[in-house]
Order: sequence, then C-alpha cells, then structure tokens
Amino acid sequence: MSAPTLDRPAAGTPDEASLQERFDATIAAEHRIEPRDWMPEGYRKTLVRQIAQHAHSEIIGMQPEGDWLLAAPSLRRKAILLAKVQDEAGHGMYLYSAAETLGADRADLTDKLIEGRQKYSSIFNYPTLTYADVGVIGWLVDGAAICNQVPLCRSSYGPYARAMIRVCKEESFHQRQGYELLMTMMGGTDEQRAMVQDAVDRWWWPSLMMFGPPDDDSPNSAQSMAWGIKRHSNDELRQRFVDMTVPQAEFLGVTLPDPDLVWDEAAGRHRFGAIDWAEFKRVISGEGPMNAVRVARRRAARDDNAWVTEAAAAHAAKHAGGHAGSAA
Ligand code: BYC
Repeated sequence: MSAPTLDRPAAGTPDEASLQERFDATIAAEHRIEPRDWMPEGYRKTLVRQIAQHAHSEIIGMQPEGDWLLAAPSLRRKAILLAKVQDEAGHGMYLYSAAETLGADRADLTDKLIEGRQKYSSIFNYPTLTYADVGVIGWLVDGAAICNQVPLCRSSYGPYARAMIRVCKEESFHQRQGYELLMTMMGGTDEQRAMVQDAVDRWWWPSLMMFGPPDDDSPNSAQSMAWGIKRHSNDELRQRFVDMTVPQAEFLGVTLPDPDLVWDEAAGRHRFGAIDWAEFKRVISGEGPMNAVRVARRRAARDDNAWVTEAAAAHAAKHAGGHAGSAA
C-alpha cells in the first residue's frame, strides 16, 4: 500500500466528496462547524476575511473615542469611557483568537490591515469633534453593531458565534451608556443640545453604511448566507436598525437628518432616503476623512511596541525551556 499524500487520502480516510457531504449536512442541520472539522477552503477564507475585518474594526474603533479619554468632562465619564474602550480591545482579541483557530496568524493579519490588504469598518474613518460624539457612537454605532452582531451569535462557525455572545452583551452596555450620556446632555444647556444634534447629523448616514452595500451590490452575501456565516442580508439588518432607532431619536428629542424618513403603515416599517454609496466607496478605498490617521496610528503602535512583543515571546520561550529542562 502506498503512503497517503495531501491530495490522495489514506485508505479508510473519507474522500473529499463525503467530507463535503458531511459539512453540508452539518450546515443544513444548523449545527456548528468546529476548528478540527473539515471545511471547504472558500468557507475558511470567507471566515478569515470577515473575522479579521471585524477584529480590525474593534481595534481601530478604539481610536475615535480614545481621542476623548484625556478630555472627558468628569472622572465618572472618564471611567466609563476607559472601560468601554478597553472592552473594544478585548473584542479584538477574542476575534483574532477566533481567526487563529482557522490557521490565520495574528501578526500577519495586522500587517495586512496596515498595508491596506484587509479592511476595517468604514465608520471609524470619521472624526470625533465634541464629547457628544462619544454618546452618539455609543447610541448609533454600538446600536448598529448590536443589530449586525446578534444574528452572528448563531453563525455556523463555533468560535465566531461564541465570541459574539460576550461581545453583544458588552455592546449592549456600550449602547446604553451612550444613550444615557446623550439624555444627560439633552437635559442640559441649549449649547449641549446643539452639540448632540450636530453629532447625530454627522453620524447618522455613516451608521447606515456600516451594514455594508445594498443587497444587489453585495458580492459576498449570498454565499455567506448559504453557509450560515451571515443570517440576514445587509439591507434587512439596516432596516431593522432604522426601525429600532427612530423611536429612540424621538424620545431623546433629536431629529434624524433625513427628510425622506417616514413610517410606512402598510409595509409596517420606515422608509428612508438614498444612501450616498459613492461616499461609502471612497471611505472603504482609503479616502475617508480619517483613514490615513487611523492606519498611521495602528502602524506606530505595532512598530513602537514591537520590543514588548519580542520580550514577551523571548520570556515565554525561556519559560517553556525551563519547564522542559526541569521535567528532563
Ligand atoms: N466597512 O459583500 P459585502 C464595533 C466590504 S466594530 C468597510 O456585503 P460581507 C465597535 C466587505 O468587507 C464592529 N468595508 O461583504 C468598535 C467587502 O469587501 P472585501 C464592526 C465594508 O462581508 C469600536 C465589500 O465591502 N462590525 O462594533 O458579506 C467602537 C462588499 O461587501 C463594509 C463588523 O465587522 C463597511 N461598513 O458583509 C464602537 C461586523 N461593509 O472584504 C463599536 C462583521 C462592507 O470583499 N462583518 N464592506 O474586500 C459583517 O457582518 C460583514 O462583513 C458586513 C459586510 C455586513 C460588514
């Protein structure tokens, strides 16, 4: 009997067709695919692409709010903001770990982000001009993230779905802290109310763009939904977000900057105006107002802190050697 090779399984090993069949049956039964299971290469690549983009978004997403840490208006606000920004770092770490279960290398993913070979969410390419932006990011950006991510708790890939459960719990706290901050500002001076309205005017449309291109221009959706990675289309989730947010805006006392936003009684949903997809395309191709700053900072963080990573790796190697030595 000749030895098995990469493209010729050993006798008794299931062939690719039966592995594919088992994978398809697992997906059809709504069971989870786990790291040691066989999976088609396209499924693995799609997951690495989405999870890496998601992880990068969490890490780059620390910057817009992080800019206000040294200028928070009170100790209480500073403590809340610090906790939130640290949570985002934690989300990035769970997600990079999930990508590692698919064979990806964390340092390589970071390099791809910095070199513009992998994306991060468009939303983080806008500046935070006042403290009201911190509240609006919590309310709208974390609100949009919850709409998008709750269905990902049922994603077909186990480690991604499990990471999303904790992430969503924390995002829910983030959204409420943002809304509470805005409620406080709306109960303040005219100037504070104007700051909130200005921030809503600037963040509303970019928040709608977070859900991705419209369904008829979303090349990855059909396959990702067939594989159970995504559970709803981009437009479905965007609609859910609008319907959820309009009453919150009314309660808060702000106007959403869309003259075409109306409740459609017959359809049982809101209709809203046209999204500027040309702006979205500019932003995801690197030409948004803050893309260069965001990536330059991430590059500096990688390069300036390389010595910490190297020292930690050397320490771990020495430690592992010590154990091996004492065991021997
Ligand atoms: N921004 O075929 P499509 C957070 C890309 S952070 C940039 O619809 P897909 C937070 C897309 O990647 C949470 N790029 O793709 C953190 C694709 O390009 P590639 C962020 C976008 O993957 C700190 C192309 O456009 N959430 O909550 O089926 C503070 C075509 O799109 C965007 C996630 O990452 C975009 N908005 O669907 C506060 C959620 N949209 O990759 C808060 C996880 C699309 O082929 N990701 N593109 O070159 C997803 O759910 C899906 O990947 C998307 C896109 C719905 C975003």
